[in-house]
Formats: sequence, structure tokens, C-alpha cells
Amino acid sequence: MAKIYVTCRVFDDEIERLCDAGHDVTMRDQEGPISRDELLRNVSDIDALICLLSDEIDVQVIAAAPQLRIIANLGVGYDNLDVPAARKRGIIVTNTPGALTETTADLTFALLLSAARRIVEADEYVRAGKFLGWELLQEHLGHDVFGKMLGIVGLGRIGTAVARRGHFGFGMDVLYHNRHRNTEAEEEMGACYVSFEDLLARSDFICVHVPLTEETRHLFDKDAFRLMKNSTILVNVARGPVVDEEALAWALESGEISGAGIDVYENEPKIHPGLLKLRERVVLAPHIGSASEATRRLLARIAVDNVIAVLAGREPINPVS
Ligand code: 8YV
Repeated sequence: MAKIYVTCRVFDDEIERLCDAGHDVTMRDQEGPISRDELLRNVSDIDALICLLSDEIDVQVIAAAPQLRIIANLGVGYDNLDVPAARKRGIIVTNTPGALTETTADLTFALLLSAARRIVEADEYVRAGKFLGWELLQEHLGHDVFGKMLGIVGLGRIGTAVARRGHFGFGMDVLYHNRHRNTEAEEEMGACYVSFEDLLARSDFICVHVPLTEETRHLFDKDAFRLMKNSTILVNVARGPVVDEEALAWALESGEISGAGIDVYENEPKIHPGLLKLRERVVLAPHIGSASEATRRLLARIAVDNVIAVLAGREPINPVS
């Protein structure tokens, strides 16, 4: 009987599938992320680990789990895992590619629209009883989205899904910057490949969809914000550290850029106080890119499928390369 530890609450039917496959499953059934000590204590005799982005699985955790055969990460990004260290020990690492593409693209657009049209501020205004009837007010004035220039940094799966929404749904022209040219997107929606600096200077909306690597850490710094138009709105649903949060707060406060829709933060769950105090055209979400019921169920199903396969001696379905 293999032992499996799940660091967070996962849907009961998925846990049952693991039990039905003959495994001994322990699911951590508590609010909030697991502490380091609790994680280290619970991996000592396990064969499989199902974990989250907020769980840092580094050399120490791997060393504390001598029997571990598979780490199934509930998400597409895996910057929380030391993949080379796992590989060195022969541990398989899996993720959930493709599962949250459309859901995260939906959230990107929700944040973009909310910041541009100041939806959260409008909601607060109505709830405060300030809506006294229609007037030709010069309040609540936001930015148009339709027909504007959309800049995508990282035109992979999620970036492309966002570009499609912008181009086909909102008549936007699409600029992109990426490690490689994406000729399919160029043909499909006339997406135009430009340098990072060119994208910053020409876009009305900039959406971040790159993974966190040493090259992308603080890609958006003060210099990047200085290159943007004062009317630009930045949306980040990728990884917090890609944006220097201090520089973002400065850019918003000083009017270097106009607004932001942010779902991910440099030191989650902490958020820079300079961001928290800004309300105009600034919308903050608690890392909910994948948070639709169907997608969260799918993430769990994929992780469980991978664990069942590997513990049965089969190949993993979604090994990270
Ligand atoms: C997930 C994410 O919810 O998949 C990712 O990379 O950032 C999120 O949308 C998160 O990974 C949960 O662990």
C-alpha cells in the first residue's frame, strides 16, 4: 500500500479514487498554507506528494522523503519545485498543462476590464449609497478597451488565449514579445512580434504571461514602467516576482502608468502597502487565475491520474520536461 500526502483540501471524489486504487491517503484538511515543519514531518514515509504552488519543495523536502516517487503539482507553473533535485533522485514531477488556460485568460480579461472601466470603484460607490441618479458626471471615467493596442508578454498557451479574446472579442490589435516567434498567432490574428521595449511603448494594455525564471524576475522594473504610456494598464496573472512590486506602486502613484489588474504578488500572501492603498483603476485579486469550479476539479483529477499511473508502475501523463 503506497502512502500519499496531499498538502491541501482536494475534492472528496478525487481522494476516493486514490483510496479505491488501494492507497493510504492523508489529506491536510486545514485553512491556509502548510508550514515548513508540518511539510517536512509529513513527507518522511510517503511515496507520492500532491502539492500546491505555495508549497516550496526544495532539496531539504526531497531529502526528508526518501521513498518519494512522484510529486504532482496542482497547477501549470512549477517554480515552487526544485525539478533538477527531484530528477537527481529519480522522482517524477508532474503538472497540469492546458487545464487552466481558458480560465486564466478569462480572469486576465476580467481584471483588464475591471481596471479600465473602474468596476470595483463603481461597485463601492453604489454600495455606499452614493448613486443618486444619472447625471452627465465627470466621475467614473475609465478607458475604452475596444480597438486598443493589446501587448502580450509571453505568447504561450495563456497569452494566446488572452490575445484571441482581445482580437476577436474586442477588436484589439495585438503586439507580442516572446522567446520565440509564434507564427500561428501571427497568421490567426495578425499578432505582431516586437521587442520588449517597443511593446512597452506602444501598448494600451500590457498582459504578463511569462513563467518565473532568472531572466523574467523583475522584468517589469522602473525603467520598464518609464517606457510605458501614462495611460497604460498592466495586468499580471503570471507570477508576482516578474513585476518589481515597489516599482509598480511607484509607477501607479506617480502617474507613470494609469492602472493595474493584479492577481499574483512578489511575496504572497503579502502585498506591497503602496498597492493596497491605491484604489483608482487598481484591482487586486488573491491569486484566483484557476479558480473556477470546473478547472479546480480538473487540476485535482489530472494530479490524481498522474499519481495513480506512476504508483502502478506506468508512465506519468504530464511529466514536466
Ligand atoms: C494555480 C497557478 O491555482 O497553475 C498555476 O501555475 O498559478 C495557479 O493558477 C496554482 O498553481 C495552485 O497551486
